[in-house]
Amino acid sequence: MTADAQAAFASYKDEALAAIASASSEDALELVRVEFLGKKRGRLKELQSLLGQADPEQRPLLGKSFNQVQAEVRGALEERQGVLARPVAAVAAIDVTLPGSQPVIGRRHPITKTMDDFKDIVGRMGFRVATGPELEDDHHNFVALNIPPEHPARDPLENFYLATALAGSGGDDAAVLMRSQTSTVQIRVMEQTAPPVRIVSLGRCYRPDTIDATHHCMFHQMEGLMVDTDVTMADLKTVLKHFATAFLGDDVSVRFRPSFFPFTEPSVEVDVLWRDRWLELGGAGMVDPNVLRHVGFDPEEVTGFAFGLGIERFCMMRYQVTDIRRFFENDVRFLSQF
Ligand code: FA5
Repeated sequence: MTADAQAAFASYKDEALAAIASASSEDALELVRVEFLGKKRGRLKELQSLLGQADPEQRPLLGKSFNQVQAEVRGALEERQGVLARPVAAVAAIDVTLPGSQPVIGRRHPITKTMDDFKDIVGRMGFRVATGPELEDDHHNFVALNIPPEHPARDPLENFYLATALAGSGGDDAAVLMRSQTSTVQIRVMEQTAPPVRIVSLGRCYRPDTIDATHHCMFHQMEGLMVDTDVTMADLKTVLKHFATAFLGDDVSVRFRPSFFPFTEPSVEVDVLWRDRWLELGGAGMVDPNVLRHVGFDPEEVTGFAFGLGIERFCMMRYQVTDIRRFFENDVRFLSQF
C-alpha cells in the first residue's frame, strides 16, 4: 500500500507540474488549480483517501510525502500565476541593443508620399526644389504678385491674417498672414536668383474656405516656375502633360481653360482627363511682365511660365480617396492603406 501511495503521489506531482507549465493563461491555470488542488473534487481528494486507507504506522511517513508533493505543486502554481499576471513585454527578456525584429509599422503620410513622387518626377525635368515661409508678408503674398490693394483676394474673409496685421491699418505693408498660395515662393526665388530659373515649391497653404469633400482650410500646393529667354505656353503644357502622365499613367489628357490670375497673362485653369472624368487640378499661365519687372527681370529679355497645383486633388485621384478630410483625421485605419 505504501508503494502504491508513493507511486500515486509521484504521478500526481508529474502531471500537475506538466499541466501548470503548459497553462498559457490565467484562466487555464485556474482550471489546473481546481483539478489538482481543489478541495472538493480535485485529485488531491483522491490522494487524501489513499492516506486514510494506509496502515496507521505508515501514515506519518506518507503524510510527510503527501505534504511535500502538495507544497511543491502549490509553489509551482503560484510561480506560474505570477508569470502569467505580468504584462507580455515584461516577460520577454528584451535586449534593446539588438536590431528590432518587428516589422516597421510607421509609414509616410499619403500627402508626403505624393509630394516625394512629385519631386522625383519634376526633378527629372530639371526643376530644383525651393522653399518659402508659411507666414508671409503683404509684399510676397500680394504686392509682388501684381495683386492690387482693392483686389478681393486680399479680403480678411479670404485669408488668415494674424492678429498683429488686423490691428494695423488697412493695406499695411508689414501685414502678416498664413500664405494663401505657394506663388509667394516664385517671388522669393526670383528676388534671389538671376534667370534662367526652374524651380518647384511644395508646401502648405491656408484659406478660410468652407470645409467639404474637396476643400480644406489647410491644403498643399506645388508651385512651378520656369523663366528663360524663350519659354512659351507650349513648354508649360508639355511639362504639365509629362508630369500628369508620369504620376497618373498614360491614359491622361491635359486641357487648358481660359482664366484669370493677376500674376499670369494669359492665365488658365489646368484640367486633367483621367478615367473619363475632367478634374480641375490647378491654375497656370505665363508670368505677367509686371511680376518680372517687380523682381528686376526684363520682360523684353525673358519670359516664363508658372503653375500651382493642388496636391490633395492629385493624391485623391490616384488613390481614389473621395473626401479630402480623411487626410487630416489621423485615422490609422485610413492611413495604413497607403
Ligand atoms: C492658385 O492658388 C494660384 N496661385 C495658382 C497659380 C499659380 C496660377 C501660378 C497661375 C500661376 P487656385 O486658387 O485656383 O490658384 O488654387 C490652385 C489649386 O489649389 C486648386 O485648383 C485646387 O486644386 C487647390 N486648392 C485651392 N483651394 C483649396 C482648398 N481650400 N482645399 C484644397 N485644395 C485647394
